[in-house]
Amino acid sequence: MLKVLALLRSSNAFISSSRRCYISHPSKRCCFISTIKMSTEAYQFGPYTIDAKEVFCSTNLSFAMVNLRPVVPGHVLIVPKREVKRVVDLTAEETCDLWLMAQRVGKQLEIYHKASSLTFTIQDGPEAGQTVAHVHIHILPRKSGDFERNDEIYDAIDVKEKELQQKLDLDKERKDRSFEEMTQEADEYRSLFI
Ligand code: AMW
Repeated sequence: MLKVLALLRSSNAFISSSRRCYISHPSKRCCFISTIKMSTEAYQFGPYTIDAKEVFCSTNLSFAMVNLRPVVPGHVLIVPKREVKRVVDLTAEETCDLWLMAQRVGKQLEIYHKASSLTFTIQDGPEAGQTVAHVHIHILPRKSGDFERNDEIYDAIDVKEKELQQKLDLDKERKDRSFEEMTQEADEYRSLFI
């Protein structure tokens, strides 16, 4: 096994099997990721229990879920299964797995929503705007003209409702959605990851 890993490190190799894959990293250090699979269980997102029907793909270490209050269509969250508050608390494997899932989900949702760019963002700690104390990557498919000033999207992600209402007219988009609406969206995305 050590010989195999050493070979992978030196050769930029990509090997996959039905259950696992090793992907080379530009730094030539290998990342282990588990295969994306469908979820059948409920997950914890900070204090919230997320029903499996709101989750559209998962690995052994991470899951992807639809958002209660999306800022744009396709605004989803990638979350480590282990409940850790800050990015610094993630292991190397979790970090790798989380970003590989974000990369794959972003690619599919950009196509699905006919978008042309993606915003990936993490609010890491309360002073950075984090409201749920469990690491998560926001993915937002972006289109030309979706925000008058591009960086307004970061204000929109921020949940300080008063500030938000003063700056942006996003009230409608940010109302809590029904469970049915969320599960229907997750169903649509699930087929993209089979
Ligand atoms: W943070 O301000 O912590 O960077 O973002 C929290 C995100 O989690 C917001 O986009 C918010 O809409 C979303 N959210 C909060 N509670 C839930 C929930 N129960 N289910 C799905 N998304 C949620």
